[in-house]
Amino acid sequence: DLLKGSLEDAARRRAEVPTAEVERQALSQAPALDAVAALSRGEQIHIIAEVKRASPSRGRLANIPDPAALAKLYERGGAAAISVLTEERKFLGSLDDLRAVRNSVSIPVLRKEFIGEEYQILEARAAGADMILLIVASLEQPLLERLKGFAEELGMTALIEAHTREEFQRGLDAGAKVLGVNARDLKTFEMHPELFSELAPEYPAGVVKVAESAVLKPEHVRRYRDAGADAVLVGEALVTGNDPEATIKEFLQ
Ligand code: IGP
Repeated sequence: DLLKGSLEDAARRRAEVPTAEVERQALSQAPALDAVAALSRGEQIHIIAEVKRASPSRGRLANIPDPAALAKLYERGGAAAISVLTEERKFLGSLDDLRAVRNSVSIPVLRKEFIGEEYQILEARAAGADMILLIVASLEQPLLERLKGFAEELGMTALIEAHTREEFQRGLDAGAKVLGVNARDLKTFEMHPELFSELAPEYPAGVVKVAESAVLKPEHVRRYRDAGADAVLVGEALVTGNDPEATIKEFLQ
């Protein structure tokens, strides 16, 4: 599965760069940006714009020779944060992409990866990430809580992702500050665009509400906004369109 592959890739990198060295790099970074503030402030909905070359469900989406340039367009369009896929096998991402994006924008950056151990979180911080993804479905509760706590010790924010009501509750039990509902079930690839609106009323006050996937048109953003989303995470629509800056502006109208 995807987590297993990501952990194998992390083990390969660890053989090159030991934990102590990545930790030193992580601790020498400028402090992480406050993603909770960036995603919850103001009246309008926020967009987390994703740098995504490919996916297991959709195959190759875009070439993206210059992720930093794309991220700049996202920022200019008004994105509140940038998500960068770093998973190498199916999403064709890398930590190099994350570093390049970090150095080109001044808004929070999310490492989109299948994370299952602390080393990957240190790598994220060492590359300048402000947020990490934790997928409830692939983590036992104690591990989920441990990894969230570890990210927070480094000053980062965890985007905790759920695909079911049960996972959503586990995210809350873990103390999620930013909780995403992914319309795409990562196991079956089935789309459940109505799941966010079903769960939206169950968010406690103060927890940032993120709707993930299935945003292709402005009306999809509006639907999530009307259901109460603070932020939507958009990948495919931005990387496959020909004017990402204009698309984000249109989505924010
Ligand atoms: C973006 P879309 O349908 O706009 O391309 O989806 C994002 O939600 C999706 O890439 C995603 C994802 C993930 C990818 C959500 N959760 C976990 C990898 C791992």
